[in-house]
Order: sequence, then structure tokens, then C-alpha cells
Amino acid sequence: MGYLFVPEKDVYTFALESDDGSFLWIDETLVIDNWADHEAKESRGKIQLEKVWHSLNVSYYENYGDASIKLFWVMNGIKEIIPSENLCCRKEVALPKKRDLPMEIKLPDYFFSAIPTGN
Ligand SMILES: [Ca+2]
Repeated sequence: MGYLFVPEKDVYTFALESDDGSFLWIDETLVIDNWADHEAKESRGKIQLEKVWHSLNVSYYENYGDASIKLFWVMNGIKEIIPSENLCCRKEVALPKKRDLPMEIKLPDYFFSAIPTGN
């Protein structure tokens, strides 16, 4: 789980390729349902996003044989890795507390229930 920032208000297309199954959640919306046993297979989904930070959550499972998971967005028709400046918070980095977030970061309250309180 992390955060995603989009450069402008628009409808965005995401592509999730996984072996086996995966989900992509953005805020409280299931954007991509790729949840089934299969070899590496891409599914795409669209969502309208405001120019703010959004919670990003990829769920994944592996059942048999090879295993892989890749997330892309599609910008101007080109599938590309989401630039690191549009993503925040690796797992090992302490996540910000709600009160520490800049005003323009609006996240649903449920997101904060999963954030460690820290010191
Ligand atoms: Ca597999």
C-alpha cells in the first residue's frame, strides 16, 4: 500500500500484469480485477482522479509455477512504469501521520487506520 499522485485531473488507465491473480485499488475503488489463476496476464482499468494524492493498494497471490506482478499506467497511449515522483512511501519508510500531511493530500479516513502510529 502506498500513495499515488497524478499530474492533473483526468481519466487514467492502469495496467496490472500478474501471475497469478491481482487487484488494483485506488482509494475505495476496485480499478482492476485480475484475480484468477493464470500465467502472466494483463488487465486494464480506468478511473477519474483529482490532482491530489490517492491511496494505492495492489493485492496479489501466486498459486503455481512462475510468479510476477507489474503495475503500469497508460499515458498518451503508451504503457509505462509509474515515475517514482508520482509514488510515495516504500514499505520500510515510516508513513506520515494524518496531521502531518500537507493540506492538498486528501485520503479517505479508512486509509489511516492501516498506518502505524510511529513515535
Ligand atoms: Ca503462477
